[in-house]
Formats: sequence, C-alpha cells, structure tokens
Amino acid sequence: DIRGVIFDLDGVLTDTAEYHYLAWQQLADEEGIPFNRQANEPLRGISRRASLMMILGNRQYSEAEIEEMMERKNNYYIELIQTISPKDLLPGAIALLDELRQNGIKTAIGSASKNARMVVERLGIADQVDAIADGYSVQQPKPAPDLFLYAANQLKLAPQQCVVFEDAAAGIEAALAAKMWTVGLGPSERVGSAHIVLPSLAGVKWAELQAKLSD
Ligand code: B16
Ligand code: MG
Repeated sequence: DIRGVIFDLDGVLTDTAEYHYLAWQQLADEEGIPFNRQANEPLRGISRRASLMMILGNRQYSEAEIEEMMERKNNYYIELIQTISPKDLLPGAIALLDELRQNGIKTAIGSASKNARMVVERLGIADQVDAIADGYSVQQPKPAPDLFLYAANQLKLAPQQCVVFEDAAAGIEAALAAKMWTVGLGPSERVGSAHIVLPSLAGVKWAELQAKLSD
C-alpha cells in the first residue's frame, strides 16, 4: 500500500527553473562563458555544484573560485525568488495536496535545493507537508537515492510505501534506486523510465493514480 507521497519542488510544485536559469545566465555573462536557455536544459534537477561544473566545461578554476561563483549565483537566485507567492504553485498542486491530506497520505518535499525551505514558505504550503528533505539533508545528490530515502525516513515509511513525483531524469533515477514508485511529469524523453508519465499535476486524482500504481 502507498502511504506517502514525496514531491520534487522545482518543476513539480512550482517553476523556479526560470529563476535558476536567469541566475546562471548572469554568472556566465560576467565570466564571459557562452551560455543560453538550451545549454541550461541539462541542468534541470542537478545540484548547484554539478550545474556549475557543466557550465564551466573544461575551463580550470580553483576551489575558492568555484565556491565564490556558486555563492554569487545563489545570491542572484535568492534575489529572484523573493517575489514568489502562492500564485506560483503549478496547476493541480494544491488540489492534490488537499486530497492527500484528506486521505491520510503523508507528504514530503524531496528537493536538491538548499533554498527549498524558503520557496515552500513563500508558496504558502509549509503547513501542508509533513516533512522537508532539501539540499542540506544528505551528502549525495540525485541520482543517488539518499535524498528520497531521507524523506521516507522522516515520514516513518518504507521506500515501497512511497511514490515520488519528479520532473527530472536524475530524480526518477534516484527514486527508482530508492525502490520507490515513480510518477514522471513532462516529456517521456526526460522521465520515460517512471512507472507512470503525466504531462503535469493538473487534474491528477489520488484515487485514480493509486489504482494505476497498484496494477
Ligand atoms: P540550490 P529540485 C533543484 O531543485 C533544481 O532543479 C536545480 O536547478 C538546482 O540547481 C538544485 O535544486 C540546487 O538548488 O542551488 O538552490 O541549492 O528540482 O530538486 O527541487
Ligand atoms: Mg525538479
């Protein structure tokens, strides 16, 4: 039986991807490194450090320079997310959170972001979830299963009792490695390895989904 749902944040409950992109673009421009929306695509769901490494390519920087750039990007990002409000929840998010609560299903956030807590608070859903696993919770980022296992542990559930909603390939990989059920949101080229693939949370009914997953 599925007893818990773990939501990725960026790309699932809200679309902070645009702000991550704008912040990386500003950093890349300042460093004179070619970067654009298309180059940003593979960064989806990837940790801050891994994202920077992909942007830098084989250019050589010291650890101190790398840390300074991560901090600079993060400052731009934090500035951009100050305007987030409940209207930035993606369609279907609140309805599903409500339905889960009514059905006694526990919920958690499983986000790679160190800013997840701030975003969750600004979205106004901090009281609607039972646990938050974020960029501070574990050492190994997605696609390692650690973050989702941490979230399940917070909910006091076994992995097999949890379903993960993810929009990123690395996130589906992480959830499958954790031996959890998976719902991929977005194109199947990206999340096709999930048990179920849906375009978004819009119109998702827990009762229907549960039936499909236990087939
Ligand atoms: P931060 P998610 C991820 O969030 C983002 O998708 C990814 O673009 C970002 O680099 C990563 O969090 C780390 O975020 O720099 O704020 O710690 O999709 O796992 O909710
Ligand atoms: Mg995501």
